[in-house]
Amino acid sequence: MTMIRRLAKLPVALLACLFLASTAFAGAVPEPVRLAMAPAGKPVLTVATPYGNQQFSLADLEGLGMHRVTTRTFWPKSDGTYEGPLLADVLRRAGLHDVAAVRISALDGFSQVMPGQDWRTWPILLATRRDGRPIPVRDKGPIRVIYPRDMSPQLADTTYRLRWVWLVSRIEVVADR
Ligand SMILES: Nc1nc2c(c(=O)[nH]1)N[C@H]1C(S)=C(S)[C@@H](COP(=O)(O)O)O[C@H]1N2
Ligand SMILES: [Mo]
Repeated sequence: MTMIRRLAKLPVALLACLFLASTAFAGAVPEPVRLAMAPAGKPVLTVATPYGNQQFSLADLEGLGMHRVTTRTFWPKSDGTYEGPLLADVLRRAGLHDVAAVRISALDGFSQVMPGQDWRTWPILLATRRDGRPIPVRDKGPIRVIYPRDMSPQLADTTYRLRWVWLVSRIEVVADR
Protein backbone atom coordinates (compact mmCIF):
# COMPACT_ATOMS: atom_id res chain seq x y z
CA MET A 1 0.00 0.00 0.00
CA THR A 2 2.71 2.50 1.00
CA MET A 3 4.60 1.42 -2.09
CA ILE A 4 1.64 2.34 -4.25
CA ARG A 5 1.33 5.70 -2.50
CA ARG A 6 4.98 6.41 -3.11
CA LEU A 7 4.63 5.50 -6.75
CA ALA A 8 1.62 7.78 -7.02
CA LYS A 9 3.78 10.67 -5.84
CA LEU A 10 6.39 10.06 -8.53
CA PRO A 11 4.64 11.95 -11.34
CA VAL A 12 4.08 14.91 -9.00
CA ALA A 13 7.78 14.99 -8.14
CA LEU A 14 8.70 14.74 -11.82
CA LEU A 15 6.40 17.61 -12.70
CA ALA A 16 7.86 19.71 -9.87
CA CYS A 17 11.38 19.04 -11.22
CA LEU A 18 10.38 20.00 -14.74
CA PHE A 19 8.77 23.18 -13.45
CA LEU A 20 11.88 24.14 -11.44
CA ALA A 21 14.14 23.39 -14.39
CA SER A 22 12.06 25.55 -16.70
CA THR A 23 12.05 28.52 -14.30
CA ALA A 24 15.78 28.15 -13.60
CA PHE A 25 16.49 28.52 -17.30
CA ALA A 26 13.90 31.16 -18.12
CA GLY A 27 15.75 33.94 -19.93
CA ALA A 28 19.04 32.06 -19.94
CA VAL A 29 19.07 32.05 -23.73
CA PRO A 30 19.17 35.54 -25.24
CA GLU A 31 15.91 36.45 -27.01
CA PRO A 32 15.02 39.36 -29.26
CA VAL A 33 13.36 42.21 -27.38
CA ARG A 34 11.79 45.53 -28.43
CA LEU A 35 12.77 48.64 -26.47
CA ALA A 36 12.44 52.36 -27.15
CA MET A 37 15.59 53.32 -29.09
CA ALA A 38 18.49 55.13 -27.44
CA PRO A 39 18.59 58.76 -28.64
CA ALA A 40 21.07 59.59 -31.40
CA GLY A 41 24.36 60.51 -29.78
CA LYS A 42 28.11 60.56 -29.91
CA PRO A 43 30.20 57.53 -30.87
CA VAL A 44 30.88 55.21 -27.93
CA LEU A 45 32.54 52.34 -29.76
CA THR A 46 35.25 52.24 -32.43
CA VAL A 47 35.60 49.08 -34.48
CA ALA A 48 38.94 49.06 -36.29
CA THR A 49 38.85 47.04 -39.51
CA PRO A 50 41.41 46.55 -42.30
CA TYR A 51 39.28 49.01 -44.30
CA GLY A 52 39.20 51.76 -41.69
CA ASN A 53 37.49 52.64 -38.44
CA GLN A 54 33.75 52.33 -37.90
CA GLN A 55 32.14 54.38 -35.14
CA PHE A 56 28.99 53.30 -33.32
CA SER A 57 26.76 55.38 -31.06
CA LEU A 58 24.48 53.64 -28.58
CA ALA A 59 21.63 54.23 -31.04
CA ASP A 60 23.69 52.61 -33.85
CA LEU A 61 24.37 49.58 -31.66
CA GLU A 62 20.78 49.24 -30.49
CA GLY A 63 19.56 49.65 -34.07
CA LEU A 64 21.21 46.32 -34.88
CA GLY A 65 18.48 44.59 -32.85
CA MET A 66 18.24 44.17 -29.11
CA HIS A 67 18.41 40.87 -27.27
CA ARG A 68 17.69 40.19 -23.60
CA VAL A 69 19.32 37.63 -21.32
CA THR A 70 19.08 36.89 -17.62
CA THR A 71 22.25 35.32 -16.33
CA ARG A 72 24.65 34.71 -13.55
CA THR A 73 28.05 36.33 -14.04
CA PHE A 74 31.27 35.72 -12.10
CA TRP A 75 30.43 38.66 -9.80
CA PRO A 76 27.30 38.48 -7.65
CA LYS A 77 26.57 42.20 -7.99
CA SER A 78 26.56 41.82 -11.77
CA ASP A 79 24.09 38.91 -11.92
CA GLY A 80 20.87 39.96 -13.63
CA THR A 81 19.10 40.95 -16.81
CA TYR A 82 20.89 42.69 -19.68
CA GLU A 83 19.88 43.96 -23.11
CA GLY A 84 21.99 44.81 -26.13
CA PRO A 85 22.89 43.82 -29.67
CA LEU A 86 24.63 40.52 -30.31
CA LEU A 87 28.39 40.93 -30.57
CA ALA A 88 28.14 38.78 -33.71
CA ASP A 89 25.78 41.35 -35.31
CA VAL A 90 28.09 44.26 -34.47
CA LEU A 91 31.07 42.42 -35.95
CA ARG A 92 29.04 41.40 -39.00
CA ARG A 93 28.13 45.06 -39.59
CA ALA A 94 31.85 45.90 -39.43
CA GLY A 95 32.73 43.00 -41.77
CA LEU A 96 34.57 41.13 -39.02
CA HIS A 97 32.21 38.24 -38.29
CA ASP A 98 34.53 35.63 -39.77
CA VAL A 99 37.91 36.80 -38.44
CA ALA A 100 39.99 34.52 -36.20
CA ALA A 101 39.96 36.82 -33.17
CA VAL A 102 39.42 40.38 -31.96
CA ARG A 103 40.93 42.42 -29.18
CA ILE A 104 38.30 44.14 -27.04
CA SER A 105 39.65 47.21 -25.21
CA ALA A 106 38.14 49.28 -22.43
CA LEU A 107 38.21 52.88 -21.20
CA ASP A 108 40.40 51.86 -18.24
CA GLY A 109 43.10 50.35 -20.46
CA PHE A 110 42.01 46.76 -19.82
CA SER A 111 41.84 44.53 -22.90
CA GLN A 112 41.35 40.89 -23.82
CA VAL A 113 41.55 38.83 -26.99
CA MET A 114 38.34 36.98 -27.83
CA PRO A 115 38.53 34.09 -30.31
CA GLY A 116 35.96 34.08 -33.11
CA GLN A 117 34.72 30.73 -31.91
CA ASP A 118 33.13 32.55 -28.95
CA TRP A 119 30.75 34.82 -30.89
CA ARG A 120 30.18 32.18 -33.58
CA THR A 121 29.15 29.64 -30.90
CA TRP A 122 27.40 31.73 -28.25
CA PRO A 123 24.89 34.59 -28.51
CA ILE A 124 27.16 37.00 -26.61
CA LEU A 125 25.67 40.43 -25.90
CA LEU A 126 27.40 43.75 -26.21
CA ALA A 127 25.03 44.96 -23.52
CA THR A 128 23.96 48.60 -23.58
CA ARG A 129 21.33 48.22 -20.86
CA ARG A 130 20.63 46.51 -17.60
CA ASP A 131 16.95 46.00 -16.67
CA GLY A 132 16.09 48.09 -19.72
CA ARG A 133 18.07 51.15 -18.57
CA PRO A 134 21.36 52.52 -19.94
CA ILE A 135 24.38 51.41 -17.87
CA PRO A 136 26.37 54.26 -16.25
CA VAL A 137 30.19 54.15 -16.44
CA ARG A 138 30.34 53.61 -12.65
CA ASP A 139 28.29 50.45 -13.17
CA LYS A 140 30.65 49.12 -15.86
CA GLY A 141 28.84 50.63 -18.83
CA PRO A 142 27.98 52.08 -21.19
CA ILE A 143 28.91 48.87 -23.05
CA ARG A 144 29.65 45.55 -21.43
CA VAL A 145 30.33 42.04 -22.75
CA ILE A 146 27.76 39.57 -21.40
CA TYR A 147 28.18 35.86 -22.11
CA PRO A 148 24.94 33.81 -21.80
CA ARG A 149 26.65 31.94 -19.00
CA ASP A 150 23.62 29.94 -17.86
CA MET A 151 23.13 28.48 -21.35
CA SER A 152 25.92 25.99 -20.80
CA PRO A 153 28.15 24.69 -18.02
CA GLN A 154 31.07 25.29 -20.40
CA LEU A 155 30.66 29.03 -19.94
CA ALA A 156 31.27 28.72 -16.20
CA ASP A 157 34.89 27.89 -17.02
CA THR A 158 37.23 30.63 -15.80
CA THR A 159 38.79 30.82 -19.29
CA TYR A 160 35.83 33.04 -20.13
CA ARG A 161 35.94 35.24 -17.05
CA LEU A 162 38.51 37.76 -18.28
CA ARG A 163 36.66 38.13 -21.58
CA TRP A 164 33.68 39.75 -19.85
CA VAL A 165 35.16 43.17 -20.65
CA TRP A 166 33.24 46.19 -19.37
CA LEU A 167 33.70 49.90 -20.26
CA VAL A 168 34.20 48.59 -23.83
CA SER A 169 35.46 51.33 -26.14
CA ARG A 170 37.28 49.64 -29.01
CA ILE A 171 37.32 46.38 -30.96
CA GLU A 172 40.07 45.52 -33.43
CA VAL A 173 41.12 42.53 -35.50
CA VAL A 174 43.93 40.43 -34.13
CA ALA A 175 46.21 39.28 -36.92
CA ASP A 176 45.71 35.62 -37.80
CA ARG A 177 48.49 33.66 -36.20
N1 LIG B 1 37.20 47.14 -18.39
C1 LIG B 1 37.54 46.16 -17.56
N2 LIG B 1 36.97 44.96 -17.72
C2 LIG B 1 37.32 43.93 -16.90
C3 LIG B 1 38.28 44.11 -15.91
C4 LIG B 1 38.85 45.40 -15.77
O1 LIG B 1 39.70 45.66 -14.90
N3 LIG B 1 38.45 46.38 -16.61
N4 LIG B 1 38.65 43.04 -15.10
C5 LIG B 1 38.44 41.71 -15.62
C6 LIG B 1 38.68 40.72 -14.58
S1 LIG B 1 40.22 40.32 -14.10
C7 LIG B 1 37.72 40.06 -14.01
S2 LIG B 1 37.92 38.73 -13.01
C8 LIG B 1 36.47 40.53 -14.22
C9 LIG B 1 36.02 41.05 -12.88
O2 LIG B 1 36.84 41.99 -12.26
P1 LIG B 1 36.50 42.48 -10.78
O3 LIG B 1 36.84 41.35 -9.86
O4 LIG B 1 37.37 43.70 -10.58
O5 LIG B 1 35.05 42.81 -10.68
O6 LIG B 1 36.23 41.42 -15.30
C10 LIG B 1 37.11 41.56 -16.26
N5 LIG B 1 36.74 42.71 -17.06
MO1 LIG C 1 39.59 39.03 -11.97
